[in-house]
Amino acid sequence: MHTTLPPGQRALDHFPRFGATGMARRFPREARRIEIVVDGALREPLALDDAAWSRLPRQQQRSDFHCVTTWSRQGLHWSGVRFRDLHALLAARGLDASATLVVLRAQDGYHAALPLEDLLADDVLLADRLDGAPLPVEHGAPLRLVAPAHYGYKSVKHVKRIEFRRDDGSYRPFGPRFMSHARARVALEERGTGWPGWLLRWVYRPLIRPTVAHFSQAMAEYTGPR
Ligand SMILES: Nc1nc2c(c(=O)[nH]1)N[C@H]1C(S)=C(S)[C@@H](COP(=O)(O)O)O[C@H]1N2
Ligand SMILES: [Mo]
Repeated sequence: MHTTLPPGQRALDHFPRFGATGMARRFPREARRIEIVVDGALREPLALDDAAWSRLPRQQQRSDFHCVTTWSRQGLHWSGVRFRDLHALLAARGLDASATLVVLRAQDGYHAALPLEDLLADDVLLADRLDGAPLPVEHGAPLRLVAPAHYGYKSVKHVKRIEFRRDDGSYRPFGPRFMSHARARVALEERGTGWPGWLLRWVYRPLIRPTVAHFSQAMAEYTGPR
C-alpha cells in the first residue's frame, strides 16, 4: 500500500513502542479492563467500564501514525469507538458547550490536550484493538486515542481520564513548551512551539534510534499484567 508521507516524515517497516522521556519503564496498572472517568463540564462524572464501553457503536479504520520525531508507520488497522460517538453520549448527558478543550490523562502519568473540534473528526478513535488483536501493552492497553492528523504525542495511550474544560489557558502541556503545540497538525508540520517544524526535524531525528531501543528494552524486562 502506498500513501504519500507528510512533510519531513520517513516510513518505518515496523511499529515501535515509543513515548515521552521518562515513560519507558512506566506501565498501566490495569491493562485489560476499561476503567475510564469522563469529567469536567458534566453535571456529574461518567464512569465507563467494559459493560458501558461495549454498548457504544464500534468503528474500524486503516490509518497512518506519525511521531513528531519524524518516524511514521503506515496502514495500521485500528478498531474502537469514535471520539465523536462518545461525545454524542455526553452531549445527551448535559455536557457544557463552553468546554472546548479536552485533556486525556494516562495511567503512566502522561497527558495531552486537543481542541474538542479536532477530536470530533471522522478519523479520531478511542482504540481498543490493533491489527485484529486486543491492543497490546506496548501500544496503549487497554485503550488509547488515535488521532492520525496530529502528531503521535496527542495519541495518549493507557487512557484513564478524559476531562472536558474551558480553554482558559490553565492547562500546562506535558514536557518542555517548545516540544508541544496546541493542535500539532501533521500536514502543517506543527511539531512544536517557537521553532519551525522543519528545524525540529533535525533536532529529533538523532533521538529515534536510542529512544526505540530504550522503550523496547524496558518492554523486554516487563513482567506485569498483559
Ligand atoms: N500514556 C502515554 N501515551 C503516549 C506516550 C507516552 O509516553 N505515554 N507517548 C506519545 C508519543 S510521543 C508517541 S509517538 C506515541 C507512541 O505510540 P506507540 O508506543 O504505540 O508507538 O504515544 C504517545 N502517547
Ligand atoms: Mo512521539
